Amino acid sequence: MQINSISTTPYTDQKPGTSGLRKKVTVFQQANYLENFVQSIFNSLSGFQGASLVLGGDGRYFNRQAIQTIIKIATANGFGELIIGQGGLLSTPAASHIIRKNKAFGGIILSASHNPGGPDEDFGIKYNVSNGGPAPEKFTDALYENSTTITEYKLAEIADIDLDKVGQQQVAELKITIIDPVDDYANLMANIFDFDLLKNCISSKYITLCFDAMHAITGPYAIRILEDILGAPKGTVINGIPLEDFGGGHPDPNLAHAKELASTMFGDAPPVFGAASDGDGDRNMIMGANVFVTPSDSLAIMAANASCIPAYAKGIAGVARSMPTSQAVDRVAKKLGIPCFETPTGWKYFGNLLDDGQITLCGEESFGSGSNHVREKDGLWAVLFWLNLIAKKRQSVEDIVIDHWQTYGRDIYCRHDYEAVDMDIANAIVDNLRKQLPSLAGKSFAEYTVKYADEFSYTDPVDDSVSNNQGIRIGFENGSRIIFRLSGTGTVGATLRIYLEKYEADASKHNQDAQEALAYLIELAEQFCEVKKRTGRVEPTVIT
Ligand code: VG1
Ligand code: CO
Repeated sequence: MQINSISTTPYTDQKPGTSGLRKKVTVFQQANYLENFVQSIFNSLSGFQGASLVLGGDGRYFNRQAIQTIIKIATANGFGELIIGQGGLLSTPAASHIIRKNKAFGGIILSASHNPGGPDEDFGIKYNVSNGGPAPEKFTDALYENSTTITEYKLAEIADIDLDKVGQQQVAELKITIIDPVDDYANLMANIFDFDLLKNCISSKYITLCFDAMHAITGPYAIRILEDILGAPKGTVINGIPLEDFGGGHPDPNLAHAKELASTMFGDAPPVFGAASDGDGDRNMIMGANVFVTPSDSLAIMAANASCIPAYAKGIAGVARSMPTSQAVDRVAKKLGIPCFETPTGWKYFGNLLDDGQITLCGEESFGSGSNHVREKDGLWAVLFWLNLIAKKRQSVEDIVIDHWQTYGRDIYCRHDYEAVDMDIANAIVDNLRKQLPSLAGKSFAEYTVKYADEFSYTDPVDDSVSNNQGIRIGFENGSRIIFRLSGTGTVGATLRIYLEKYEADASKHNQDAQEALAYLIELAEQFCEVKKRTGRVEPTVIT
């Protein structure tokens, strides 16, 4: 096999964000752009000669082309085997499982997750390590350093690989294994949940359901598991065919973007259960008839009821949540007498805790939850968890949520996103917030007295690595919080996220609308950050 060294010059914008490198497709299509980044990944690794690499993506526009390029670079760099999802498809959680199951050296996942896809939309790439999880910060820092000094990349002169035929192909010294993207993942789910119970509840119509795959990667996974294996009627999975542009939609499972599902669940005669997932299959939105479960509550409810699920029947070791996620799960951990960790935003920070056995479940407010079964958040896993809970507890989604609030109180929560804000304005907003922090402690605003105002920094309990500047938090004596952070996944300007949270112990007030209950905190947040004043906007781009 002929291996060519191609000279190149660095691009300066290849710093991975919260979840890998995300840019417009047109940016990735520039000469040597993808090649530089992939070679920089390999330049940051050692010891992979002859090892296997997992490869797959969410099927968005540019997926197949990128895979062919990556195959040639990985081959030239000396990998011995490439394990690729058929059609170049793998959901993020399935890729994580396949890396672990095959004891692969690592994996490259092609996805921009919940960002829109298509020729003028977004593409993304991230590297996962041998535990199946996103590479830690020290790797992404090294990768970025390498990408700023790269002078050449290696490319094997081989023909394009047929990605559609399952089986093994030998290309010179390289073994290429094309796998069914769903098989292994479906088996994993069958080992975690009580599939017999679910089949009974679905065939007897005790559970009726609707799953919105949003024309993204979970279509084939959900059709296989929910319809083929568990016996839900055909059509249970809507928008089930993955499309390169997600049908023009925004594959982000929330009430704003999963409109079809939301109108079904809030319409006449809704099914018992409804859910949606995102572009790459790692997020989930959980709904019941006429109810929406906030991701923060969902995590807390899962933790409180984990013993209902076969894989967690013996109990859970601990839990973790990202810093902006509500404190609902903390209350559950306290009651269970297990540790609860607060990590920066992004799944990579859960990896060490999961590997070390300190936690079993973890989650983020951004519609992500997962467990030690893989090292990524997992949308369908969360869906099956809830189905198993409904089946086992014989309660509706609404009753499960109300029971939970009655026991623990309710952490009323919402997030306001201001998208595509001018970068300079966004940076000035953060600088201005930073300046106010020292003077805020002890100050009172109506019944809210500031307990602490700081910038979150995290020390990993397993390897002592420190991550600074992970969001600005203002905590009040009554447990309420306002948090500000800039997104690390956007591709246009900056996105300011404002997270608002207030604890309500009084059950008679649990029914409140979140925006109303949080109105004063929303006002305070504007007073602190002045996003409306500085940008001229009148409302957030998205409220979740
Ligand atoms: C967002 C979410 C974060 C999540 C990340 C990746 O990051 O807030 O919780 O881990 O997306 O999710 P940011 O930096 O934009 O706030 V996904 O579904 O892209 O893998
Ligand atoms: Co995602």
